[in-house]
Amino acid sequence: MRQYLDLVRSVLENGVKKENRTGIDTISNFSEFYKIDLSEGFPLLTTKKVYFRSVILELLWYLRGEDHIRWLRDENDCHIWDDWADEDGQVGPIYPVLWRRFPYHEEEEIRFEGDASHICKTVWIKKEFDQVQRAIDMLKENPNSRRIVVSAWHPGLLKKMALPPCHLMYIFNVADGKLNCHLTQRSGDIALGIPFNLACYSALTMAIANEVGLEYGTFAHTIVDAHIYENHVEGLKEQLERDPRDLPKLNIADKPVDELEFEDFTLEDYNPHPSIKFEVAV
Ligand code: THF
Repeated sequence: MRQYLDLVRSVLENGVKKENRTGIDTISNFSEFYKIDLSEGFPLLTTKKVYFRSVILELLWYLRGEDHIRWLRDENDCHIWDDWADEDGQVGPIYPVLWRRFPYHEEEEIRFEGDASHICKTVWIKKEFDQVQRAIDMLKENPNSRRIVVSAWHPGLLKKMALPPCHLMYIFNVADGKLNCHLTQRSGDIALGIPFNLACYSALTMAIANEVGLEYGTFAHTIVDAHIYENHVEGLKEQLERDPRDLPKLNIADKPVDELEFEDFTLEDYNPHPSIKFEVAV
């Protein structure tokens, strides 16, 4: 995929060295952007093998709304989130909770039927908001809306999270009968995370397009701190040497998003170059 290789090249050539909390320095560029036409194939990198199974399981886990990784780690033997969870699998209110059960409070008036007088009292009721369902409903009812936003940034909950969301907001946009998605990412690990993130959100966009009856449009991605960890440079240079191959095709069963299971996603004609081992910085 040309867009990914251009991103790698841009950061390698223009990036500046930065220290960070993980102890492994990065070379970083401020504010990178690229777009991919989803009608041209499924954007799974071909210059290294990307673990499609983990990509889809991660997406299905985001959609489950849980504050732990037990489904991912224990039931599906997928370990990409293990480093951020405790033994019990808890990660706090990160993506799944913020997408499906975003916590908020609503003011409600409660009447106490007293003896002579009615006493009114306002109380704050704890509620949960399903942002993905709202997005699907809006795409069906008002596809031209410019408010089809899912936000995973909740300042009041940051201290309860295993880590603050990196891909923190996505916006769906419909034009010409096609579903587009723009993802804003505050921080992007180009070697490890970005290939997963772009495939995950592309699959989500395609699944939602199927459910709401739209064609596949564009996936657009803004990465604010786009960085390469120093121990990833060699592996990325190796990828730049490799010739990109045709993109695979992703087939998704014709079911509502909430009924999709791993077996409903099938990948066709994926012929990547060999995998490259990158260590994750925690
Ligand atoms: N922290 C850092 N430093 N980088 C990230 O990419 C990242 N994430 C998530 C949270 N914090 C992050 C975790 N996502 C792999 C892939 C995605 C991850 C974490 C790890 C990984 O190890 N991938 C390997 C093996 C895949 C497998 O075994 O299935 C790979 O080769 O791709 C970005 O959202």
